[in-house]
Amino acid sequence: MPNIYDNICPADCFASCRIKTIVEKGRAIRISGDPEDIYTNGSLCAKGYAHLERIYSPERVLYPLRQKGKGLGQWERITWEDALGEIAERLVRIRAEEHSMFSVCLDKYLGNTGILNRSVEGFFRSIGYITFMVGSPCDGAGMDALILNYGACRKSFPEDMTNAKLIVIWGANPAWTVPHQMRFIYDAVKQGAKLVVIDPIFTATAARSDLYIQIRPGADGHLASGIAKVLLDENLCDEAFLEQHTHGWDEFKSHLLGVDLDCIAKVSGIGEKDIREIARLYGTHKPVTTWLGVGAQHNPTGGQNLRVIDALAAMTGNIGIPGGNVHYVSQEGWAYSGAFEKITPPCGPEENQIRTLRHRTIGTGRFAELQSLSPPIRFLWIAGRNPVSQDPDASRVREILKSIETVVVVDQNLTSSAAFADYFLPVKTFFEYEDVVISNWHFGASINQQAIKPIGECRSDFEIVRELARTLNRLAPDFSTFPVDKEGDEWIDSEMQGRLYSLLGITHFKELLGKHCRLNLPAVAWEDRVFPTPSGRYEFSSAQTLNSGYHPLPIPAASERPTSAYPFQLLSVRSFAALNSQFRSLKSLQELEGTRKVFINPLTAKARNIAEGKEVSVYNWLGEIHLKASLTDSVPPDLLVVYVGMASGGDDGLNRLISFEEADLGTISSQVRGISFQNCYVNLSLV
Ligand SMILES: Nc1nc2c(c(=O)[nH]1)N[C@H]1C(S)=C(S)[C@@H](COP(=O)(O)OP(=O)(O)OC[C@H]3O[C@@H](n4cnc5c(=O)[nH]c(N)nc54)[C@H](O)[C@@H]3O)O[C@H]1N2
Ligand SMILES: Nc1nc2c(c(=O)[nH]1)N[C@H]1C(S)=C(S)[C@@H](COP(=O)(O)OP(=O)(O)OC[C@H]3O[C@@H](n4cnc5c(=O)[nH]c(N)nc54)[C@H](O)[C@@H]3O)O[C@H]1N2
Ligand SMILES: [Mo]
Repeated sequence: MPNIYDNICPADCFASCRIKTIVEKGRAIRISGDPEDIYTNGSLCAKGYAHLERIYSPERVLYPLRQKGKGLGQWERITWEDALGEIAERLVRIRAEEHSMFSVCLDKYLGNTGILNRSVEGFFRSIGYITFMVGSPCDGAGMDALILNYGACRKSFPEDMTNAKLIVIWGANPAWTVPHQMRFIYDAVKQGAKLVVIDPIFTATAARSDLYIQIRPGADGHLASGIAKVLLDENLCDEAFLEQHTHGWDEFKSHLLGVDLDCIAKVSGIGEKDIREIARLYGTHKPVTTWLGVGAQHNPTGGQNLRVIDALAAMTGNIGIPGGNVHYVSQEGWAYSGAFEKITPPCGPEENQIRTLRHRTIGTGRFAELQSLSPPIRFLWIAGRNPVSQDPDASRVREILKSIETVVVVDQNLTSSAAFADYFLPVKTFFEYEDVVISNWHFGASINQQAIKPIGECRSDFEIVRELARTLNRLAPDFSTFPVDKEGDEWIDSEMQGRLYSLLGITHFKELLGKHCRLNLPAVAWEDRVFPTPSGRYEFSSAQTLNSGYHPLPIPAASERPTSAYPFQLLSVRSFAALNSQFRSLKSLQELEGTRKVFINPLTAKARNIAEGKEVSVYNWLGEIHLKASLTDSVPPDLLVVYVGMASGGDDGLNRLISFEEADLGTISSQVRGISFQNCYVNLSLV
């Protein structure tokens, strides 16, 4: 008789889908969406179904490996004892030689969003004051925009979109990136709502819209300023909301008087007629749901741009009402008790001298800066990340990894970052150990049962760092304060105690089994209209921007135009068949996505004699990648479009072409500014 287990996808994705796993004779033979999952209605996405293939993929590494000479592919299998013993020796040596642990660095992100995964940060806190790579490679600029305007990043339940009369999607492609959400959008449309999509490319989501606006990348703030001006000119504002709940409206109003629609048309590519049409839609429908995409804030003025879009919701009183609000991301699901964070370094004789110190921090993706730190980085642990594929200036990332004395990568496959590691530690998939995952989009919380025994010698991140702590303490007593006797379930329990348990109405996480549980948050954000800003109101004007050198009002900076040497802007968008750099080695998904390609407008292709399917070179001053041409009218003539994570950062990796450039905002939410992945200019030729 097969056994059925409850699992939940812990990927860095909005949906956090619940899964039913059927196990026969110890092997997972089928997975399907959990029909009880009120968000997914029992379906998974293409990647979700491919998890089964991923568990048993021949690409998966099942034993610890050691490499002689980074990047040479000369791996040898070693025992866990040897791997952790040698890694521990290196850590002990660093402390002995440096008298501090700043040379040890952790680069970790959301490869796995499970609660137990935070043990890795906990472990690194337990061995001394180290260097943490902080911040988000994802959504920091936009989060700051919301924090400046509203005081916090909150969002309504996703099904609240069904109540909207107008849905405006700025720079997101949910038909591919959050497919389950489309059900709520279609429900709204069925009830008469209009759908507007604002995107430089005609996406699968745009194909379902009533009005598609093909904007120039990075120009959303300008377009939104134009819409705001028309709302003002045509008396389409919600004066009562502005009067009662906002701060800085008069200043913003004065700014809008100077906004020139012709200038906006030049920058954004959107003429006055369309600007007026969108403004009238905003001003004459209520409620309006606005969706802020992650894609729209990956540019130098991305944070300010999102602030202006927020302003449209405020000007039309679409805040705190059912079917209204902006949907971006939320911080509520991260309401852990911070148990792992409370682990403090040991206080041996040397540490007594440095007890007043804090951990050193460096922004995520800032590999160039890693080189100039003093003391330098000698040891880097990478977990739940693939920086060689996903960070800008990827060639440089590879060089820097090569130059670091010890690099450890904990992952399932030999990723393009693992290629530059000294040690590779194989991690369990989420089917192989117990955890809890909470969605930051729909706030559902589910237990992830252990459905199968670990494959090969794989261990969870928690088991790996706990054993490393034990090894360290055997080698050098009291080196790590990690509580090595605690089991995973005790940690999950302690992380959830307090706010999470109370928001879920449970007293132990095992109660989540077989139950639909969701954080008890307001279904409609800001219904109380209490904004945790300095003024207690929605702030058009925020004094907090002064610290970051930006205008207190949401005024976007001018967008950079391409030079003639590199006339095309290269946009990277998500593929329906991959998650960032993940899933790309799986045959079923490769077949879906097809060959690695660059999408080109037929006019551009014609001008350069490029036919469908031909191999082309996309290049700039940083490098060159070869791809197959795919001609499509969905892409305007001055843009080229590729999939994020493509080629996974090998010699042909996309991010080799992306120079490191910051977005404008991000320091409030994530200590560092976001990253302008979309600010990439290239040229194109036949190979
Ligand atoms: N299938 C799939 N799903 C995913 C992921 C994945 O890799 N694959 N990744 C997950 C992650 S980490 C994230 S952050 C989310 C991202 O989810 P989305 O935000 O939906 O994804 P993106 O593809 O990055 O960007 C969406 C759109 O923004 C547009 N865009 C780019 N620049 C601009 C601009 O300046 N203005 C406007 N208006 N539009 C612009 C792009 O053309 C693209 O169509 O998806 C998550 N879900
Ligand atoms: N050009 C370009 N670059 C981008 C973007 C873009 O739009 N364009 N988008 C950016 C965005 S939004 C994001 S979020 C980042 C994502 O950047 P990353 O988070 O680095 O991307 P992933 O490819 O998802 O890498 C996560 C890794 O975690 C591993 N993993 C999965 N489960 C586990 C686990 O349980 N334990 C451990 N230790 N590892 C695990 C996966 O196998 C994978 O290798 O990329 C950014 N980079
Ligand atoms: Mo992301």
